[in-house]
Amino acid sequence: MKFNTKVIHGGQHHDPSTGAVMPPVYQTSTFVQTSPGQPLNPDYEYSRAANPTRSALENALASIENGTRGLAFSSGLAATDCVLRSFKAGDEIIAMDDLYGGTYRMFTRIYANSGIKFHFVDMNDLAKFESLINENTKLVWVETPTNPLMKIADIAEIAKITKKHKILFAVDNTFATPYLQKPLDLGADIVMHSATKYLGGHSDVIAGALIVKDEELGSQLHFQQFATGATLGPMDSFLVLRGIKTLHLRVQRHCENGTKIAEFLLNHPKIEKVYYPGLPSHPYHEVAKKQMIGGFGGMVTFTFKSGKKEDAISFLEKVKVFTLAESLGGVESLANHPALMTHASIPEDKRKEIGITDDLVRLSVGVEDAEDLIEDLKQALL
Ligand code: P1T
Repeated sequence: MKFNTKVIHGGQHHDPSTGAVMPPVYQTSTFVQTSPGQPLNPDYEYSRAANPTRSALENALASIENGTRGLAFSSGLAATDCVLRSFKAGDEIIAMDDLYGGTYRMFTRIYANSGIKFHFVDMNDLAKFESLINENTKLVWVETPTNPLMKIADIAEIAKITKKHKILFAVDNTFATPYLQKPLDLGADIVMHSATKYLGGHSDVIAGALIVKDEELGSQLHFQQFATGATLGPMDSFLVLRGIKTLHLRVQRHCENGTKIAEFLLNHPKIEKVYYPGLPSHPYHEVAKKQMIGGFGGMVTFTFKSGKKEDAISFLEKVKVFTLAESLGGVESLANHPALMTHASIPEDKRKEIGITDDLVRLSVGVEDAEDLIEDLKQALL
């Protein structure tokens, strides 16, 4: 099955009891047993362990990421937390130096406190990355493209190193989506999503996902999820599944509009830097071209020539078609100030060190008419 068919049919079947074409929202916490320990349907006894609407979503997730098992969580961070729970004090984790602020906060303020050691490194320096590996290293965690600086990590090259050292390799595929990038095919062990974003696609649900190829790893992660409980409810599972059915159409338009906006900003006299992996001037454009098939997504980040925070704030107060809000990946365009909003949990010195400056603005370019979006940017930049 090709991807555009998978988003609609992958892992799906009509509801066995009614023939319903769309999976019903099985809004139930529990399932009848005919005798103690004998559920009527052996697959379902309690919705924390499994629920048919969530199973429909999890099967779709496995299908579109070319995995064998998908797991749906109550948020993206709950999915990340499920992976991190496997490690103990003394273990070491190497992570990309640019990450969503909430992921960085979890790593440095929750798991570092329980004795796990984190190293943050730009994974484009493969030699430096490999030099950090020792016998305690258990996990490598990357976002690519990264949030918000749109850095690219070469998944296939990193996977060669993690395989050599027998370390788990997880990729947060939120920005790229499986339409553009398939980390499991490139050698990663775990794909993570904030399904709140492009998978859901309509800014109406908070959800997360993990997908793996290895069945044993899938069972371990399911055990963690079941034992700790951050599962996705049936209604939210339905919404994400419905979103996935148009993922291919939406992401195509996100890519077209993202490219137009990036080019517009690149030529604007008030703009200093534009971070978009589709631009030939992007430092990792060639890697992005190799591993992102069919486009570069809808996320565009930029800074002002003046370098002034006030210019970024004034721009964000003036946008009208773009909405000033956290999050990304919905059909509507959003604008965000990482330093004051999504990445405020990263200490100021660390933000400055990696390039999240006070004049940095991040756009989630939606699927509206590109001309209206450009007109909006023009008036907001006056
Ligand atoms: O918000 P939640 O569904 O828990 O997902 C966390 C998360 C994980 N990974 C990436 C790359 C993300 O962008 C996010 C959430 N990000 C935002 C809310 C934001 O505006 O960047």
